[in-house]
Amino acid sequence: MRTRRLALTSCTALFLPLAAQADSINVFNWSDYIAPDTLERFTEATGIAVTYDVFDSNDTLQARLMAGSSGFDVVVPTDFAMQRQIGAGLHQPLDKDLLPNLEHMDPELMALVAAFDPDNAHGVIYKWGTTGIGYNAAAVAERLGEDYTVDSWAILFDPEKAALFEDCGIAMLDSHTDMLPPAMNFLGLDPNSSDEDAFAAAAELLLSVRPHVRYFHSSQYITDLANGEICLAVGWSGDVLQAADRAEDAGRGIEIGYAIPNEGAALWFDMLLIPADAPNPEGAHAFINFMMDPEIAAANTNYVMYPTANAGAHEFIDPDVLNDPMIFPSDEAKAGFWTLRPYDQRTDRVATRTWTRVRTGQ
Ligand code: N2P
Repeated sequence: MRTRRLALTSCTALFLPLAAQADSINVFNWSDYIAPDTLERFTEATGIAVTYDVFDSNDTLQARLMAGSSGFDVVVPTDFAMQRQIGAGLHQPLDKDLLPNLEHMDPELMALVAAFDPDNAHGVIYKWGTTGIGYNAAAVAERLGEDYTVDSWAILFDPEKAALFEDCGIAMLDSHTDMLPPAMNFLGLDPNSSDEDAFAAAAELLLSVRPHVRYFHSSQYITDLANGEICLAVGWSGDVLQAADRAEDAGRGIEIGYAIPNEGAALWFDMLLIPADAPNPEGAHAFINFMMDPEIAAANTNYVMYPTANAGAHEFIDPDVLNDPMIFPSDEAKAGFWTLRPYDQRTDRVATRTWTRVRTGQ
């Protein structure tokens, strides 16, 4: 017995480095939002293994956090969702001593998100982007003429135009925070309105084009645009650009474009945060710090085509990506965009109810 115990002890000693590797974190991120080798590189650099799972809706993430004991160490809500979650005590303050790479973050962008998280106490920006229009260039030219430029929500929100695309397929995001504000904006209303009449008007507009919409889903459209299964989508900038890349790689002559409508568009920031009950906060800090490494941030942006808020990363970003105004909009363009403020409980109920009406077509 004694001998065995001794043997076990020496085994343990022998495998100490392995025990260190057994350190692990659980990361819950948006789908299609990371380069394929990033997690491997993190584990190589730190010895921390990553269990990685994905979602495509802030509501899904929030439900998991609210249920408690999610087991997540790092999660990635959008700015307005982060603000609500911090208010509900769902996230822990960051220990900035463990985040030396914070020095690379763009101070202006971090100041912008401080409106949602004073002093940037809980979150750092992972990526940011816009919500706009993905389109199949040939399908648009066939239906609206070679000279038509996609630059307005009208292609989706004007029933006469939308009807032309019913046969080739329209997709919309299954997210009221991404769909109702653009509808309000198109109607000349404040996209941040909490007025019930504004929600009712947005619902009427969306219901008027709903017969032409094939589906509401927040990640399927990447593959479907790339394969020619759909021809128009309300989508997130990087997702549409990934679809464009996939279409090009497939070599079947499908050309996908992304447009930021003239009327305005949402500008949003997705944030890295550590839930209050994270099992491994130290590992979580190591992950967040790693994601702020300029080379890692650049490699991710080059792959997912969402802009980074890491100023240090710019020198490592592919010039085609850095100079593409659909990826990194100009300051002038940014001035015309809105960021969504979190809804109070009443507005949240109105928005959810309105969205159910639109989805179910009633
Ligand atoms: C990544 C989508 C992230 C954008 N596929 C939503 N904020």
